Amino acid sequence: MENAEVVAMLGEIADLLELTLENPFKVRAYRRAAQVVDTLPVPVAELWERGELGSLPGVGAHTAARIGEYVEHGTCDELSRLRGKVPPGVLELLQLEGVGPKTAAQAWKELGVTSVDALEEAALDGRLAQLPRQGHKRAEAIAAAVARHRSRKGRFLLHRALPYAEAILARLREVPGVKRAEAAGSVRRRKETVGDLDLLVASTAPEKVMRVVPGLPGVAKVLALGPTRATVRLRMGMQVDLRVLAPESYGAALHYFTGNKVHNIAVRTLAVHRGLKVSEYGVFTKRGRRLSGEREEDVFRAVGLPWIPPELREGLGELEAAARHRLPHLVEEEDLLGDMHVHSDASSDASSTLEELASAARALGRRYVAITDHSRSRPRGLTNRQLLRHAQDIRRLDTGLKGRPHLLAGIEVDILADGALDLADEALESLDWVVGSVHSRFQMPAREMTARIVAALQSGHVHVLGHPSGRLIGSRDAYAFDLEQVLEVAREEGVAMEVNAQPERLDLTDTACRMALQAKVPLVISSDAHHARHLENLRYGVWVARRGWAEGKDVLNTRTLPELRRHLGRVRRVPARTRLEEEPGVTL
Ligand code: DGT
Ligand code: CA
Ligand code: CA
Ligand code: ZN
Repeated sequence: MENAEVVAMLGEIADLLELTLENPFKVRAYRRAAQVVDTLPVPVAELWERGELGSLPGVGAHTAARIGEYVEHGTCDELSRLRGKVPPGVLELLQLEGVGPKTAAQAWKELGVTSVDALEEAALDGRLAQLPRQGHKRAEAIAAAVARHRSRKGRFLLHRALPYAEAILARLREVPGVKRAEAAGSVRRRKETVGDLDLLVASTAPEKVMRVVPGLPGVAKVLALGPTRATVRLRMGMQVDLRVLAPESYGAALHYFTGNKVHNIAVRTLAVHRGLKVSEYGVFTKRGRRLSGEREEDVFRAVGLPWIPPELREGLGELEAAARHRLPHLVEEEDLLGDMHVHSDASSDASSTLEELASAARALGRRYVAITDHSRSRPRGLTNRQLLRHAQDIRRLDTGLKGRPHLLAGIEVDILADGALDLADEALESLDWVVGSVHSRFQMPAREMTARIVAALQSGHVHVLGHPSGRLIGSRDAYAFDLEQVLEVAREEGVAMEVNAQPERLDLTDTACRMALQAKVPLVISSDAHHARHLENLRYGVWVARRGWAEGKDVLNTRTLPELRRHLGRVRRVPARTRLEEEPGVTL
């Protein structure tokens, strides 16, 4: 145990105490102790073992005991307790220059900000400036700090990067002489995070394109500007590589810059075996005579393959599958007929009414929507009786909607630490659709977590495992559990796996999707919308599923509602064991 680890632990406790507005004296005690340990000339563990820690000036008996606990067990109950009270995204705000616990707590409590992205939004749309002690100057400084923080971390969520790509491409397409403009690289492969944008333009007049580069949307700084190439940095922190190509090379360049590198090298090797040379400029004979390159298909045809969707180009067997005519017919957004995980304002962290959700879903052409609010263990979650009443409301509205869209009465029920479900079997049985999710005690050992999830899948009341790994991209790791074992049980029990389309979740991941399909477990792609405008996020889930090689037939919500109901009828049901009357002290 290094002293630095102890310093970090003490500092984190102090931060968390400050964020939760607990006792300011304790905050000061932990900060002081952190300083003392930081400047100790000897290992803090030695002092603890000799019983001398508490006698150091600046380290009280209470703090010394915490340090001792940490030194001996590598954990600290006080730290775990506090971590449970503060969303990890709020703690991350403290990494921003100029954002201390007071500002972070204020943004969290007053504006509901629980991530760096949300803080940036609040800084840009003026909400932050209106808080006491903030103002426009502060808000601007914070937005700039967010940009720096991102460029340090180096990767951006796809849904953050994509709007910039789209805005810049739209501008480039207006430039005279531009025939095509597209994003290549990881954005085109729809990877969950993006390092930089790679944009390609086909034009016979590259100088006209270069002239507009400094004024492209969001540009902070031009880093390089050549006759056909430019690199810029955006104000939000991301870099953009732009290349202008002659139309006859465009397809070859699109293939090359889409990647990934492993895929590219494999394609070039195939070409060499056929006595050809593939480069970003085209397909050539060994002697250098140009054969083709205007279209991306030219490259694949040169090596005897059909066109491969970009999402598959990861060098993970796509070339072999293409050669054997076994490429999957990947699921498409249009294939999804319904959304199976949507929160209404009956969830404390969601804000759209049933009517608003229904009309937004209708506008998007969804045929059915499962309303799945939180169960009683979550803050202000539904009790059994509240759920039954909520289900009645949903069904009443459903009748009025006459199938535009159909509303299903559902729940996102917590899987409790011991694997029990958070509501009575009898209440769950009365619903059309049950999402089971882990929302607590993420730190338990893998075997316990696996047993916990398995118990829920074997309950006979769960149709789909919600956000199966619990990860939040860039801010919370997946909890430890045995996915293979969970998939095996899911297959036996007829339980599906959710591909949660919230852009910061994307859970299952692409590789986990592929594992699920190999285990013959069906997928459900759901928005997990907490607001009507989030219903659009389904596309992010579709892209993950495509990267996981999923076809329409692998995804339950590509089925019509009668087909879906028939499928659910085949799922094994266990008779209800816990009954409604068992809920203590419920008042309506
Ligand atoms: P990113 O930006 O980290 O999210 O990932 P990519 O895939 O966009 O990577 P990037 O921007 O470095 O390069 C774009 C594409 O260019 C990459 O997917 C494949 C191609 N590429 C880049 N460097 C090489 C290379 O050294 N060899 C080959 N064969 N292709 C490369
Ligand atoms: Ca890139
Ligand atoms: Ca690049
Ligand atoms: Zn959830």
